[in-house]
Amino acid sequence: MTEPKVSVSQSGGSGPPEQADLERIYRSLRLIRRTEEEIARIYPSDKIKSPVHLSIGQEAVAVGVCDVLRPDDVVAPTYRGHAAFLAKGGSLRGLMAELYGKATGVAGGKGGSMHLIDMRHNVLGASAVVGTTIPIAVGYALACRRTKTDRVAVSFFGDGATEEGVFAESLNFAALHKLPVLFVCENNYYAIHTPITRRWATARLCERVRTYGIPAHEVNDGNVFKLRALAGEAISRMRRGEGPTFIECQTYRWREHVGPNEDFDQGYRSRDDLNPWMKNDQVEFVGKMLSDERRAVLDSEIELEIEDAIEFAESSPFPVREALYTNVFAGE
Ligand SMILES: Cc1ncc(C[n+]2csc(CCOP(=O)(O)OP(=O)(O)O)c2C)c(N)n1
Ligand SMILES: [Mg+2]
Repeated sequence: MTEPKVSVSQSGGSGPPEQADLERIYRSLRLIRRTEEEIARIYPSDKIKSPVHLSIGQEAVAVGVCDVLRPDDVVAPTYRGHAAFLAKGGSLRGLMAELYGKATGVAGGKGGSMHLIDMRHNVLGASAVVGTTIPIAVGYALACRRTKTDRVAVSFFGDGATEEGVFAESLNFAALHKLPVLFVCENNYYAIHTPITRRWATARLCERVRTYGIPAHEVNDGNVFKLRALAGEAISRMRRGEGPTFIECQTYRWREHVGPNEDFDQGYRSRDDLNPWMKNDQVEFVGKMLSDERRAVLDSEIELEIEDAIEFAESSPFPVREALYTNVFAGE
């Protein structure tokens, strides 16, 4: 287990770890893990009407970054977005109801897991189309600049998204205009079943990004505190008008690309690859920094919150037929 190399404070910078920080970070990591485990448990019942791309194992990326954001900062997650959505404070009830296809879901039950949105908590709408939320985050950063605020935007995306043309266009535009956008690549080494070794001529992603004039950092062990410190520094720079930063977070997807199960029998990767990541599980790592008593209290509060969200989703109505015609655009 890697010890945190950086200290933790509310600013995400220097200073001794504070109990409130540890509890908040643990709470967020554990809430995401347990929510997704419950989604996986319920999934075979067919009550959840949407495909699900789980981020079990990858929670530390969203939590490390979102912990240093202000409520008025925005995040643009991907279709594997439950973690970023919840880490930014998105509604758990609204998420669960959305997965159930209920009218009380964050997208009125019409979007499902891949199209979460919660603008009350500044979570921009996600999309099933790889790479599409990167320029939306950049556009939001441009709006933050033009309205003369010091708000920032965070764009989360996978390693596969860096192969889309729009990734290069977005980096260039953001660097040129020194926009307050933090690019966070969740590098889990795969795009569906294809490993990076079969997709990239070199693995030197940060080096490629630096040619745009964007500072780029790599975190290769998923350590939530390292990520948090780097994100904290990057966000301070952005608020001072010093432009974008890029962080490549290496991480590992524990479940199949889409769906609730493991997939180590599929032949494209092996359980041996997973084992070191499980040993380095950040939920346990941070959990062990708390007393058994505090951890038990937090765990039981989280279970109640998840039970409440499931109950809310189950008891909510499906959208009415007329809702098919709302929030859609049609031209003649
Ligand atoms: C533009 C586009 N091309 C292809 C797909 C099909 N597709 C869905 S997920 C995915 C893999 C993306 O991998 P990555 O960005 O690394 O994200 P991860 O699923 O690993 O989190 C692909 C190719 C798509 N949804 N959109
Ligand atoms: Mg990937």
